[in-house]
Amino acid sequence: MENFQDEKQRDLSKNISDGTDQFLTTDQGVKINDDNNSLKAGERGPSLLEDFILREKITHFDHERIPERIVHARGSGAHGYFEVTNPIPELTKAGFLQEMGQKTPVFVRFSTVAGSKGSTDLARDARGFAVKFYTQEGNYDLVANNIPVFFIQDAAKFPDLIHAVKPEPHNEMPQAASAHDTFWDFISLMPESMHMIMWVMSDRAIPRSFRMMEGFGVHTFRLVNAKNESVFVKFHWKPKLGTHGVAWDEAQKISGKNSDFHKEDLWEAIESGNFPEWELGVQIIPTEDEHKYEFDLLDPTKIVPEELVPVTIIGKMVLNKNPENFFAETEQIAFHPGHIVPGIDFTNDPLLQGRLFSYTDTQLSRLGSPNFHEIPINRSIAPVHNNQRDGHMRQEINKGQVSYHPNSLGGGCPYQAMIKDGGFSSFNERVDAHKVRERSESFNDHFGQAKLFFNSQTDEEKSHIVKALRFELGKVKSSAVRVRVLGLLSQVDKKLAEKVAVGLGEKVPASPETPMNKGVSPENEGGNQEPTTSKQSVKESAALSMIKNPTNSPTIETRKVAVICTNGVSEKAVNNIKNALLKEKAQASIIAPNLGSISTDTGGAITADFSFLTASSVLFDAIYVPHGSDLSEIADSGEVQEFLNDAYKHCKVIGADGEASKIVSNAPFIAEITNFDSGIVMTSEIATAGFAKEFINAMKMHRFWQREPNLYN
Ligand code: HDE
Repeated sequence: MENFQDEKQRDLSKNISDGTDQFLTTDQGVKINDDNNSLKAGERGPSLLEDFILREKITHFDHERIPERIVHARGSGAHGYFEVTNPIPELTKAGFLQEMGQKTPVFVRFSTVAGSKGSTDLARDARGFAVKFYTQEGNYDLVANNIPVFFIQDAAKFPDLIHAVKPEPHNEMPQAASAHDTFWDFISLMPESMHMIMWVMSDRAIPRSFRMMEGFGVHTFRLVNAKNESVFVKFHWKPKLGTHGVAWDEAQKISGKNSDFHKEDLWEAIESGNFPEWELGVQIIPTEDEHKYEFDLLDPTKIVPEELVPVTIIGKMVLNKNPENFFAETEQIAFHPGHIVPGIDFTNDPLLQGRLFSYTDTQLSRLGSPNFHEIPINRSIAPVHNNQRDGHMRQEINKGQVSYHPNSLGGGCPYQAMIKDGGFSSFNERVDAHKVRERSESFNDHFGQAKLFFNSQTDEEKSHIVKALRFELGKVKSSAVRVRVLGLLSQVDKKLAEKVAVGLGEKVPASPETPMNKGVSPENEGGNQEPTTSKQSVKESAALSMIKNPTNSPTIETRKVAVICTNGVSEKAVNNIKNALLKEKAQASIIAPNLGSISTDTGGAITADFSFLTASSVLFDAIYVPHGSDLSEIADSGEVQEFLNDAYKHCKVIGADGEASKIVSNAPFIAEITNFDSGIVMTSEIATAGFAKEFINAMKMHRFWQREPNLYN
């Protein structure tokens, strides 16, 4: 079909309702004459039951809410398309991956995991990265996370994990936070979680933006080609803007200043035409290599290091349209790892197998009916015909006498598709085994890749992990839990455990406590579940570090700079930086003591975008004080000091030129700094191109983490 990329928008347009220039009506289409007053017996009398307009309005309101998702409740969504840049027909028969330039509409929902729908975007947490591809062969969902591994190996532990991380049941605290006793109690008894713990304690768990996150399918899946040959595959999304995080102190402050920080960032980027983009990569593992590695491909607590199997880019995804309506689209979308198309298949990963049950099941209580596939955002573009019938809120009007198969009365329709006609057939993997409630010994290495992750981090990143663990465990009241976690950490890296222990005022136990000796389920009679550490064939992997990440290109596209201005500011200086930033597709916002206009040195006027009351350093990537801005005019309030102080503390670029450079250098805490790094860009000259260039080059470094004391040294 021509321009298939827009097919989902055409499909959705059937349901879009626009009240512009229309009369207000009841749900039954009756025009309403008075929407302000209920019907009463006399103007001061009681309301009348017969007021169908009032009853309808209130009844609908009373039932507006649906249950939020049990996990991933808080989300942000967007429409876009996926484009093939490197077709792989030799590996998969999936129709949407066959031709160069082929485009498929998508809807993406990003989410935090633990928090409620109204919680903050900046919680320390994994992020969901779920993509629905509306392909011509039916919907394909890649329900991914921004972290490539998971806490647990078996779906049986998922309810326990989520119960442990959610607010504690007796007092419903804390919200959207893993820093509490029940979470760490569970973790301390689950050595298999150690690899994921390293990731969630890293800055991956506090992204700068959804647009600056990687995505991972986590499980190993299968690709199947037209000859019914299969390979194993791991899916990766690589963001065009690089993978970046914020500082933990910053994250906490953002949560107070703007808890919709990521939601707003995504929305604004799309509204302003800065369409977020990711490449889709695959790691292909031939079937014969299934047992080649020191880890099991079916174990979701393991990655396949890129050094062993490189990532091949096969396409790109661009998000170019915000939803029309949050509830109708972002809230009602229903993802499911079991929504696959011919050419893609599952593996026996026991976590994935459990997910295959959970996702439809949860929609039944969340969306209330087995007809959730008919909701516009969930509706397939490929035709849907079957003998599923009825149920709450059924939309489709199925014609005819028959609703069963096989039938003769309906001419055998709808009929089954042959494989050559695109009929789905599961990969015919041979399975010959005893039925057992056991875990494979090949899943026992709980520390090898946790070590690999930790060893792959830069010193600054290691320090952030120490700090995150001190924070998280510092909020844990039970000393026994803290010590048990220290025991597990010591299996990952002794020094890490010791550094964390210092912050907690605890001692690392000489030998790890219970879980090491007993494994996941000590009572289990079958299988050896003693945790081990396999020798890793890869010792370090740059792809695991956000700072060393080879895919991070130096760009400041869409980054935000706060330009602090007062009356008398140099117009030339402001325009110099604004124009230079614009060329790099970055943005400058004018922050002033008050909203309204500021007079410039040339008698002109500049409009303030924010006042100090409505802006904060944590909402920007860098700060610039132009020549002519007289901070002493506003210094009393402490707000400017806080602005600069936070920018410095969060390792951001601070720039000032002309007279402003003297004022900033003399600011109390900056004056104390003995060694300016290249993130502090000061010059006594005014508005030079060289200054703008230096400022921008510094911003391309993202952050100057070396400013912080290193807790791992
Ligand atoms: Fe999910 N997960 N999950 N999950 N998951 C849900 O489905 C579940 C897991 C992921 O934006 C729920 O529709 C089980 C891994 C995302 O709507 C639920 C297990 C990964 C989203 C569910 C896992 C994910 C969900 C809640 C372990 C990364 C949000 C609402 C066996 C690959 C999708 C819903 C959206 C949502 C179950 C583990 C990703 C309850 C049982 C691993 C991105 O069905």
